[in-house]
Amino acid sequence: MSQAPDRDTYPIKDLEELGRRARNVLAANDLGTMVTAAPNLYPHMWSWDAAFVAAGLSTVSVERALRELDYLLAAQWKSGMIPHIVFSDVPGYFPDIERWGTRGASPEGVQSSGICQPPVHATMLRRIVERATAAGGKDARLADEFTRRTLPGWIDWHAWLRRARGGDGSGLLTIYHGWESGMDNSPRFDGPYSRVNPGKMEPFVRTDTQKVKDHSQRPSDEEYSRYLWLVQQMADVRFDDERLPRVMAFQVKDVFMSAIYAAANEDLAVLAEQFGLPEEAPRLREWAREFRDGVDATVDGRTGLARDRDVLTGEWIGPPTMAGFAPLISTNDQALLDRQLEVFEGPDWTGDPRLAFPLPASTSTTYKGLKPRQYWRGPVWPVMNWYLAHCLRRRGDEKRYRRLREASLAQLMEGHFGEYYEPFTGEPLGSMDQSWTAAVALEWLADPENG
Ligand code: 2M8
Repeated sequence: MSQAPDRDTYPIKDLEELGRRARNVLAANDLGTMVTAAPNLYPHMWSWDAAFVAAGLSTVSVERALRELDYLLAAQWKSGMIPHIVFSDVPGYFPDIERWGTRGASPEGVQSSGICQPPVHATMLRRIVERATAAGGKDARLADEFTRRTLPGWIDWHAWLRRARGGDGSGLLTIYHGWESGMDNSPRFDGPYSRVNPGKMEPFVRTDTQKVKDHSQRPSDEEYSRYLWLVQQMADVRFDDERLPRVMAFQVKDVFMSAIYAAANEDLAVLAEQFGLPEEAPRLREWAREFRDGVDATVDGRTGLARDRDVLTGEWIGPPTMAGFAPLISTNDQALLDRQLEVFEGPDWTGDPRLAFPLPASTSTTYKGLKPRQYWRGPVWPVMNWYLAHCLRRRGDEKRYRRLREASLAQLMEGHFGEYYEPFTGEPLGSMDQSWTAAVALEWLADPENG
C-alpha cells in the first residue's frame, strides 16, 4: 500500500478500539509514580519519553499527565540538567545505577543516569496546558498551578543546556553520548563512534538482547562497548560539565536536538508570559533565535538537509537521516522550509513508493547503509511522526498534519504499539506496548480540529 487510507476507511468503532488499547498500554506500564518507557525492555522513566507520555496521558487525565512531568522534574540535578533516565525499583535494565556511578548526584531519594535527552518538555507542557485550558474547570486550574510552580525548573533546564552544551556561539548543542540524541545508533554517529576506542573497563552483560530476541533489531556489541566506555569517561570526571569537553572521546553538535531546543524556547517563552514570569521571555526568545539560526546554518545546499558536526574533527556529518529535517521543527526561513518539504515528500523519504505508509523513516530509504529492521538505522518511529506533524501544524500546515495523521493511524491500526516499524512491510519491531507509541496514538485520536 503506498497511499494512506482516508479517515473514512476506519469505522469509528475501530478508532475507539485503538484508543481503548492505547489507554490500556499506558495504564499497564504505570507504576503509579511513573509510566515506564516499555513494560519489559525499559522498566524506568526516560526523559523525552516522559514528555510525550505526559501529552498522551493528558487526553485521559490532565492531573496524571502533570504528575508525570512533576516526577521527572523532581530528578533535576543541581546544575539544572534533567537526567535521561530516572530509575524505578524494577531490576533488569543495563546499564543500571551502579554502572552509571551517579549515586548521590541526583536529589535525595532519586536515582538517575548522568546524561540528558532532547528537551521536548516545554513543547509538550504547552500542549497539555492548551488542552487543559480549553477544557476549563479543574483541569485548567491544575495546569495553571503546575505551570506557575514548575516554570523556574524548566527555565533552569534550558539555561543549563545553553550554558553547559551550547555557549560557544554556534547555536548548536553538544552531546557527549549518542544516547543523548535519543537516536542511539543512527548512522549520524558512525563517524564519531569510529573514533571512540574503548580502554580498560569492567566486563558487562547486556539485558536488551535478552529481551529483544532478534538481535539484528538492536545495536551491536561493538556499539555497546563504545556506549559503555563513554559512560565510564563521564563517571571518571564525576559528570563535571566543565571537564567533559576536555575528556570525552565523542563530541557532536546535534542539529535535531538543537532544533527541538529552539522550538521549546519559544514555547517556554509563551508559558512564561502567560504564567507569571514575563521577564524571562526575552532571554528565552533570544535562545530560540540563536539556535534557529544555528540549525539553519548547517543545511547542505546540495541535499537540502541539515547536518550534525563532529566537534573533535570539525567535519560535517553526511548520512541522510531524519535529523536532516531539523529545520521543519525550528526554521523561520520560508525558502528553506519549502525546500525541506520538497525533500521530505520526495522519493528518498515519504514519497518512496515502496513504503508501507508514507511516513519518514529514521534513515533515508534510498541510503546504501539503510537497515530497515535495525533500531535508528532505518525503521519508522511513530513518536517522531507525531512530533514532526505537531511542529508542522504549529505553523498552520493543517494539510500535512492530517496527511501524517492518516498514515500514522493506518500504521498503528495493527495494534501492537511497536517501538519502531519496518518501513516497507509495516511490521512492528523492538519493544511492543511501547509507552510513547501508545501516547502518540492517543494524540492522533484526539479531535484533530480541537486537539
Ligand atoms: C532508547 O534508548 C535507550 C538508552 O537511552 C536504550 O536503548 O537502552 C532510545 O530509543 C531512546 O530515544 C529512548 O528514549 C529510550 C526509551 O524508549 O530507548
